[in-house]
Amino acid sequence: MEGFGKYYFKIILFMLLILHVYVPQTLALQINFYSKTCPNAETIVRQIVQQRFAADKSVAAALLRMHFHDCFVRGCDASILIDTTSNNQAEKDAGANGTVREYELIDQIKTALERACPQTVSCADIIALATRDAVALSGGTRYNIPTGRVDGLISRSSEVNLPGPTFTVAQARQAFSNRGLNLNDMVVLLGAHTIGVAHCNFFQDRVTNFQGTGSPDPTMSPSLASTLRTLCGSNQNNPSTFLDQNTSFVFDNEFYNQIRKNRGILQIDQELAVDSLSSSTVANLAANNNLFRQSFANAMIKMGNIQATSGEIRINCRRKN
Ligand code: HEM
Ligand SMILES: *[C@@H]1O[C@H](CO)[C@@H](O)[C@H](O)[C@H]1NC(C)=O
Ligand SMILES: CC(=O)N[C@H]1CO[C@H](CO)[C@@H](O)[C@@H]1O
Repeated sequence: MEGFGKYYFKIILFMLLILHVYVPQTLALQINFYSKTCPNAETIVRQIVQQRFAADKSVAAALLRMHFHDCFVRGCDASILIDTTSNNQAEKDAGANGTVREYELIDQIKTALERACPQTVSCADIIALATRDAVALSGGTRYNIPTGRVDGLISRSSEVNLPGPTFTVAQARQAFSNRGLNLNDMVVLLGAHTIGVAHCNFFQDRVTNFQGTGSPDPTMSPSLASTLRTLCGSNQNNPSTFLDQNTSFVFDNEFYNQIRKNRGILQIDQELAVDSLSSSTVANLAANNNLFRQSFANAMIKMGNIQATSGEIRINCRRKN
């Protein structure tokens, strides 16, 4: 019996070695991963993002959302960039996708990087680096983002399973914890809604007929609800409004102050300020911009670590090699 136990012990030890030593060594991301293979990679990304930002500040919000959607489906593996083909409907064509944009910017960066260092820098790292630069340009903290991600081989719209804007805090928390992110990470990451917009289809019910009550959402400021009713009732096609109604292009903690004033646009945003699971974290972040900036950088590094298990360095970000 004793020898038998020893045998199992060895097998378990071997499995632990595989899990804890072998896998992380092959996949661990590192700061300046490209310092030898493509020393200018991060500079090239930054310059192109800077140019684009100078022309249109909204690029920052677009990249942040792209990074989030990428990391939450199959890990941060650029699966969101793959184009649909005749025999595969890709992630970008899933319902939640609709308004993810700036795919052309990623193409532009990829073209420049392929010229400098062919088939070296992954599309997944381009998204992570470009997002980091865009946050800094908008006033957020510039953080060192580890690189060395690989590009995934699979992108299926049927696998897109993102948290929705009508989720409760508890439901959203579950969606984040499924990806290794805790409640605090979630509250901090939703601070990304300090920049960017939401279209009426994502919040219209809150300003007209909330959950079938025939009245607006009682947690929304009546004056904001009235403004948004006018906006969404206009004859434009699915108009949009800023997620942070005050400092809409500045990457700061004002989003948390807005939701504390009942001026959240999405239901999940407003719930963060109201729900006892998150309200005290929201209060702390609302009171301290430095706390938010540092926490956001840390949470982005953590989200950026949601990894794909295998992949390649794509030559064209829109299709596997
Ligand atoms: C429970 C989690 C989340 C939900 C339900 C959610 C939902 C949404 C929705 C519905 C929109 C509006 C899209 C549109 O109308 O075009 C939006 C926009 C946005 N989201 Fe989130 N989001 C979540 C978490 C995050 C996270 C973690 C990030 C990044 C770290 C993020 C970044 C953004 C940005 C920057 C925008 C503005 C996009 C633009 O202006 O183009 N979101 N989000
Ligand atoms: C807008 O934000 C600034 C701080 O950036 C704050 O002082 C001001 O009270 C806010 N205004 C509103 C209407 O929320
Ligand atoms: C812009 C875009 O690609 N939108 C697509 C999002 O996904 C839905 C559902 O699959 C498509 O109908 C849209 O065309």
